[in-house]
Amino acid sequence: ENAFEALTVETLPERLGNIPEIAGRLGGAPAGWKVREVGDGNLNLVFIVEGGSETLIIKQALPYVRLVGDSWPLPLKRSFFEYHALTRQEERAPGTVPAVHYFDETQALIAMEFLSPHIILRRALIEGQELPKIGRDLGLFMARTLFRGSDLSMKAADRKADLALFADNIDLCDITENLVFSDPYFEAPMNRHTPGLDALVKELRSDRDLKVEAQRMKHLFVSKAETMVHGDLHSGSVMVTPDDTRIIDPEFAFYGPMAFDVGMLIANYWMAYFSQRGHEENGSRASMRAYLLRVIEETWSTFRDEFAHLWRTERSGILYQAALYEDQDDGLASEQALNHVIHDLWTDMLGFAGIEMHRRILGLAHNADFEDIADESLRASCEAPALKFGRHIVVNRNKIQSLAELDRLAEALDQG
Ligand code: SR1
Ligand code: MG
Repeated sequence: ENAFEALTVETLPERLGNIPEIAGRLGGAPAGWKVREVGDGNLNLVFIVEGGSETLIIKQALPYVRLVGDSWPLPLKRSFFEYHALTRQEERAPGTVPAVHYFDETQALIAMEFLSPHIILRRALIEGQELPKIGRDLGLFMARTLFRGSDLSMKAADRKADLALFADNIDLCDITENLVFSDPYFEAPMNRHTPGLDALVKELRSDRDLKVEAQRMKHLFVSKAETMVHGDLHSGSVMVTPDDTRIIDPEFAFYGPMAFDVGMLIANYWMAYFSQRGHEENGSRASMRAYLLRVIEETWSTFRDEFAHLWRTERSGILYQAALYEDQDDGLASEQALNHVIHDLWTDMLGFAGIEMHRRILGLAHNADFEDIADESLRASCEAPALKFGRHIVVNRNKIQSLAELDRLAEALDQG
């Protein structure tokens, strides 16, 4: 009787008008609510609903991939994972996600805080906005959510229950497993790339080292059930003002490697960097490029330092227990172990970042950073250095020592 039915601008007021958690907040008569559908992502419906006293976001999953249509079915249960991920992220990193007011599992519907005057981070970076807080805010978000969702922090039974809860997010993991880790590296049916890149694409698809390393990263992605990751932490999953940073859309959440979120986010900064030359019609983006390299440094160093702080002050889980070293110098042992963990995060972050850069240029789901460059030959000239940079960091990740080294490479590739 309560079977799933997609909302429309017309039906939303009547259908949600008697739900107290929604109608009570919005205020006024439902017939007077102003409803707009604004979803521009690849998967879901998103409505902005302005009531008499408040405005809310109503997000509803569709039983298929919106980007492709009903030929690609996708379970509604992704809304359940998004809801549970949002509640955990709010606990682990308070104030970083939109407040959730209501969830209906059957209707795959979440009512949440309308963030205003926030805009999508990707859009801000395309426009050339230098946001002062994102490096620190996103570094803290990742350290807190990734550390506190792991066996470094949680009670083992709680973590295992969550591991089981999110283990059912099979279809969204399947999207990532195929679209991110495999499709870019062969002529998969849904792939596309900018004309002008053919020769480079052919070279990459016949690069044995690259293809082996990409599969090694996929191996890590599917097997390292380390923490609850956001799972799709690109610059389209972040909303910003100069003073506030919020992370949205964790429907891809599952228990995976910590470095996946870090690598995907930093890859999106690097793609913003390589796309800047394509957005110079109204003036130089030299300052924006320098800003993006600083943001990458700040995001990584904030993440690393906060992770180390949590390691030293909140390590209450079953891993690296301080009690093991009580008869020795437990401070030294703990720091030695921390160095290993951070070193692995750094190396894996680079591998995941390079692959994310490739899939956004070679696969199905492209980035507005590059797609908004209308001149195809200019676009290809921005994408080619990004592809080469991505290849370098995937294949050489074990030898790369610092971000400064990668700044120099990025500058050299960008200048041709
Ligand atoms: C078919 S879904 C394509 C992409 O959109 C989502 O935002 C994820 O990034 C996914 O890989
Ligand atoms: Mg999304």
